[in-house]
Amino acid sequence: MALTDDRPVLELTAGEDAERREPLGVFRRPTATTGWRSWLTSVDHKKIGIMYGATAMVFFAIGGLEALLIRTQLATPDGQVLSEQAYNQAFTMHGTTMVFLVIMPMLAAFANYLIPLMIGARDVAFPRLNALSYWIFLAGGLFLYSSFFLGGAPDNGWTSYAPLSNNLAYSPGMGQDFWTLGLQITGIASLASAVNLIVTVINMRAPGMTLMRMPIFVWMSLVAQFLLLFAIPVITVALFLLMFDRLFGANFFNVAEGADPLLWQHLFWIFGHPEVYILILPAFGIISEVIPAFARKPLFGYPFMVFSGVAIGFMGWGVWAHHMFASGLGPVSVAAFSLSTMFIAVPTGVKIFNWIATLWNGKLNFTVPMLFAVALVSQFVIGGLSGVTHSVAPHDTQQHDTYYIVAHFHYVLFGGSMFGIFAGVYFWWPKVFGRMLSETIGKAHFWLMFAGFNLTFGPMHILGLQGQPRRTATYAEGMGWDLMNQLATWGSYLIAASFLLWIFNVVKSRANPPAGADPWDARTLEWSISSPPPAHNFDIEPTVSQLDEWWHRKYGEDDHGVIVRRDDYEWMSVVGPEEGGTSAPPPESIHLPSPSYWPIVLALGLPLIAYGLLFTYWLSALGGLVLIASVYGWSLEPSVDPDAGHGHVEPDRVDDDDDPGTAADPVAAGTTEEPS
Ligand code: HEM
Ligand SMILES: [Cu+2]
Repeated sequence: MALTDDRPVLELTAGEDAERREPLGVFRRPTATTGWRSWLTSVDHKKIGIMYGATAMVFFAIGGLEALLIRTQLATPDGQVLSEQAYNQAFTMHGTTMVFLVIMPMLAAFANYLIPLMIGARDVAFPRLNALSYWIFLAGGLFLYSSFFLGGAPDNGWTSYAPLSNNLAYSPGMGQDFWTLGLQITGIASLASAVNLIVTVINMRAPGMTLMRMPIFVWMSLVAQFLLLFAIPVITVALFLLMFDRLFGANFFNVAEGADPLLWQHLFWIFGHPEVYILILPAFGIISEVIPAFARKPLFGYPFMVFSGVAIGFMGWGVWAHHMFASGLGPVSVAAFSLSTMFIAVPTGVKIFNWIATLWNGKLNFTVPMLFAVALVSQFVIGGLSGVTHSVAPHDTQQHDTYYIVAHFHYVLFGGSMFGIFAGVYFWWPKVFGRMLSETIGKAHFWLMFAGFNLTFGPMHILGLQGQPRRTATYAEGMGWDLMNQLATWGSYLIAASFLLWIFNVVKSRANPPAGADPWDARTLEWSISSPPPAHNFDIEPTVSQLDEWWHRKYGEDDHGVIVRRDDYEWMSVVGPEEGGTSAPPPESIHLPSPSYWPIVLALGLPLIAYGLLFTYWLSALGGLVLIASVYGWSLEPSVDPDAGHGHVEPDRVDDDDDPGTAADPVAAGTTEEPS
């Protein structure tokens, strides 16, 4: 909040008023805070979080359809559903979608929505940059998918190994180029958002919110942002070299000119292994919030949870070559990477034990979020253990490129990250939308997904050990693989059915009664404000004195040391009468950053440049112009619109129902106090 309250200092004060109001004379500043237009120009971290989440869910449906095509093809030997070409496109786009367009943006949704609320801030450090990240991510995703209509989708796997990917003789057409350029675009989004969230966590915590009082979700997201900050540049370099090989005849991976295509594998996995922790650590953070809430106990060993997460973050950089055991690394490297991979299981094990210890003797309440969280723990144990079996190099030589690998990474990515994401979605849904999701439909969703997931990916362990290779469009009869493949396909249909139940739950939830501010009686600051939160988040600036601040405000000990609920705690924003209202004077003049057109316009420039590289350079020039003009427009535009009542922005509540809004004093100064 420090930053948004301070914003006026950053305004351009020199020059004509009129110039400031209409930068470059192109756009009148957007003013809408409700209606669909407001979403295009919003810089509110909560709206941006919702947009990330909604977009990721649409891509989840698309990636899921691709998976169903793959499984239908493999249901019987000699499948005829897809041509080999289409099959390659299906698994490539499926993997790319799930990693880059589903799990990453889904976790960005949680980080965007929750981090400012959990650390007691009004927004992220750079709200317009935040909007830019979302629009660039969307632009990259749409660009990638437009390949289907412009000559064919990428088909070299989500790893795009050279020389398959760089040699035009092996991968003619533009599919690979769409992949190479599309991921460069989404990478910019990830980088900008990583910088933004890191600065937010470091600079914008409420007074008293020391690092070791931060909710564990904030910690795990912070580690993931650092991983992004250092891993995205590596893949960007790799993509850039690949782009030059394909578009401009460079020879970075060209064997004929003496290059070593293994360079691609190294660069890809130096990014790729930290990437898997980018995908799992925030999900660990989510369930580390959910499990204590429903075990009615604090998280066991909070400092160990923090440091094991940080340790995983560091160690994750030293294991990449376990993806390359079969490539002829030489015995010393193989031994080194084998050991480092075994070691990284140690901090992961610490987490597992701490979750179990949190559950131990707890008053367990198996709500839907709790079911998903506990499923994550058990399924991740399976995926982690199969991971340890890959770390044994001779073992991995057998398993490499078989369905055993596919089983492994789905247990960690789907059984881990996706189940964690659903735990979080059910947990925070009432906070974000003000209504509960149905527990009954939610349980049906959970059990179907749980059964479907294990039925799909469990048998793949066996198929892999029997030798079925991955990324192969058909298999012959008589290999003994028929039954397991059939089971896997049925499982995938169950998962699809569970997804439909989830959509049904969402649609139906609009009719559910209001959830209230703190329906789970939870522990962290976001539950101290109304659901959905007002645009400015907190009426009262929270001052934090301990871990699980909100819980400690609600509960104390009586004379006999028994924990009792207090009745004198204060809500931190206006809440409905059912919670008892708030005694705080609601704020009148909080400086919230104003909406802006520039992020969406700037983001549009990037796919234009990329299309230009593929079709005609004129388009690139146009895209470049859009880009440069937006940078200028952006920098000439004050982040708080001077026209919007001279800093007295009426805090508009996020829900557009007829809430009268609020009126009174500015939030006390002193919010800029440096956190210790
Ligand atoms: C934290 C979550 C994890 C995720 C998201 C993840 C993801 C993946 C993915 C996507 C692959 C496939 C690579 C390919 O395309 O061939 C893979 C392979 C592998 N994973 Fe994991 N993994 C995780 C945890 C682990 C753990 C805990 C270990 C070991 C302790 C491990 C060891 C391996 C090894 C050795 C391979 C290479 C297998 C091969 O290519 O032959 N992973 N992992
Ligand atoms: Cu790895």
